[in-house]
Amino acid sequence: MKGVLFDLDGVITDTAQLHFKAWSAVAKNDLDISLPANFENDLKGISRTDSINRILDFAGKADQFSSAEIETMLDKKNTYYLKEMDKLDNNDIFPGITNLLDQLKQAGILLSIASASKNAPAVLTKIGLIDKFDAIADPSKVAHGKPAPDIFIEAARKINLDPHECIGLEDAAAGVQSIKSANAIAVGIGNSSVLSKADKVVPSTDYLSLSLLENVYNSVK
Ligand code: G16
Ligand code: MG
Repeated sequence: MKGVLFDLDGVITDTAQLHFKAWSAVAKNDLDISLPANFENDLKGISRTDSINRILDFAGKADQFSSAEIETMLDKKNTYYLKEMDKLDNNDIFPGITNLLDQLKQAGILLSIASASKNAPAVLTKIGLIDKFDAIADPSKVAHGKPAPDIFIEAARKINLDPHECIGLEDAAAGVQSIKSANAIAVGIGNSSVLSKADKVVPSTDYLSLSLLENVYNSVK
């Protein structure tokens, strides 16, 4: 194992609830609907554009808006999100993550971010982890969002590794699919029936450690 490719939302910190708050405000103000709570899960790991398309479908309002109107909704969503995101600090880092990053770094393993979020650098800065990573893949530079493999391939490329030399960490089914399609080894964090395609699933970030990741890597290779 030469590298670890990290998803951000749901693996390092919980921005999903902030994204969902922002989408709920757009849905209410611009579409006059309220999003059910379980919709939060459907939007995890999904890009901003793919998210609005799912919401418009749900509202039964696909094809009712021009691309300029959709752009305006996306801008509003991001403005709401940035306001929420501004409240994050290092208390919002998931348990065990800082320790894991330090263990991996000491072992000479390269660390890269494979998040769908264009705000990933800002989030990592707010929670004080930006300097721990060797690279951050830019989601605006890849053709296809998760579940396509592009963002994990790009995250590995940025640390000069082939994906098969890396483990990818994900909390979303679309993200696990993305890791497997990139030909990296997938460790899922969350519910094993939702993340059934992962090579190993742990219930929460507390379970992650250098030795666990090395064991998974060596048992799959
Ligand atoms: C995250 C969230 C998604 C969000 C996406 C894009 O993905 O899980 O809900 O839509 O980023 O975010 P932004 O609007 O900030 O570009 P990930 O890949 O970190 O789980
Ligand atoms: Mg995620």
